[in-house]
Amino acid sequence: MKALELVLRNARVATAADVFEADIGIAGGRIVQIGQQLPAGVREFDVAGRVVTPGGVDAHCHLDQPMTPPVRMADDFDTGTRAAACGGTTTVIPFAAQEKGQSLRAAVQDYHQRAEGKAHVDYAFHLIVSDPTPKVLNEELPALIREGYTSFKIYMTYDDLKLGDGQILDVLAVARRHGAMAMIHAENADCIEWLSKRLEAAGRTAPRFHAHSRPMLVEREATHRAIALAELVDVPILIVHVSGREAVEQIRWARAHGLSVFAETCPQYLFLTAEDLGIDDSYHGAKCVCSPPPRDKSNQEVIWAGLNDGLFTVFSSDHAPFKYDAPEGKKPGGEEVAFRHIPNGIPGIETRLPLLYSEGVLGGRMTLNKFVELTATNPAKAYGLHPRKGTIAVGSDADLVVWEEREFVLSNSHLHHAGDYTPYAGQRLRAWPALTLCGGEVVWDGAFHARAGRGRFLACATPSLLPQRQLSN
Ligand code: DUC
Ligand code: ZN
Ligand code: ZN
Repeated sequence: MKALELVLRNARVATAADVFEADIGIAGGRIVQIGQQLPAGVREFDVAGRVVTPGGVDAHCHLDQPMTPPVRMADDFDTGTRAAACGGTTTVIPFAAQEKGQSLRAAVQDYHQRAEGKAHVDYAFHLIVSDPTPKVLNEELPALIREGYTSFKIYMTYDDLKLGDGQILDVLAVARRHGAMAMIHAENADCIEWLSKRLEAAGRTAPRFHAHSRPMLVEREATHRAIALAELVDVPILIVHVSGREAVEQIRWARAHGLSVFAETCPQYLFLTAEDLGIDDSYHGAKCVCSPPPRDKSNQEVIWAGLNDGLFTVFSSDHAPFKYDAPEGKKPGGEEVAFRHIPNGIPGIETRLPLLYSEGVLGGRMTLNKFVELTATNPAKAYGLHPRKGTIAVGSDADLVVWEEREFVLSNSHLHHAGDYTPYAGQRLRAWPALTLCGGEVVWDGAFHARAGRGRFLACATPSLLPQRQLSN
């Protein structure tokens, strides 16, 4: 047998199913042995009983996604995947977004160019379908699914992205026929528009009114409608960035009726509230403007409960980074604008795992197995990357995180994204990755080891969470 290139000795290995003591042997970028007293490797790390988890799979993040000028995302594939690696995430799935009038194929080609030679961790693409023409539905989407783009996002809000109900049905029918995972952003666009106009007419334009323009009712209604549309087509869906109780209730109702509805939530719904958008009219609240907006403490508890009891399948960042103090960011053109013109989104790709590990695992709110399931194993299964990604097993990529328990108060200076703030500044963290391996290479050990282009594009298989019956129809 070939010599092991790297051995992690004395690991406390955590998977979605088990926690056990073992050495992990790595060769050719993969895990080749797991066991006691493995033979010597060319290189060795004694991790001295520290917890080792699979590298995180961030299945919802936006990197260098085209925006209407002057607005531009703060992170591209270089800085975004750098931040991911430093925070323990070794696979990212951002979105190749179709502009209305654009071919889906052109959107994918453009997005490959944006990633080419820049990524430090592996990446796959979801699609965003904003213009489901007959050519997209009948030719482009089926062909792209076959080529490894096996998930796509449908928006029920945002003028430049949203689909009407009939269009959603058409796109869901393609997901059913070709075995793709349909992700849905569920907020009622007309309600948001109506509320926004009224708020604006009353002079209520400060960032905090973003939350008033998108109350939970608009998310609840759209979640229910998305579930009904999926029921009509008889296809599983995954509701992204669920923010609180009313949407959770809709998903529980769907499950109780035997419907296959998966759900995702994000750190902002555990660690932020609407008060972070401002308790007065200060513009600093723009730093936490994202959609759906964060809710309140009682809704945070509903989300914690859903993470533990299986309501949520995946925990993603929804990293959508815009600088705060910048004309291409939260102050478009250099102005403090009305809430409805503030770019939606917050950074979080690097803090997703440390926040959940600190508050969830070390705070006694969830098991280590649950942490791994939500942050790595399930996202890999939901999007056709398992078992290559998302687990610690012989044959899987050697994407691993060694955790160090240490307390500190987070500030933006700790982070490696290109943004000028983190919405989680001041949060007390209790752990951070001591070591991140991607394909057996050290990318983070307290210092970042850059090799732009080391991250490879991953073609996704049919998601293993989808029912097999779909494949024969
Ligand atoms: N909401 C989204 O739907 N996407 C990106 C950022 C956000 O806040
Ligand atoms: Zn969304
Ligand atoms: Zn998003």
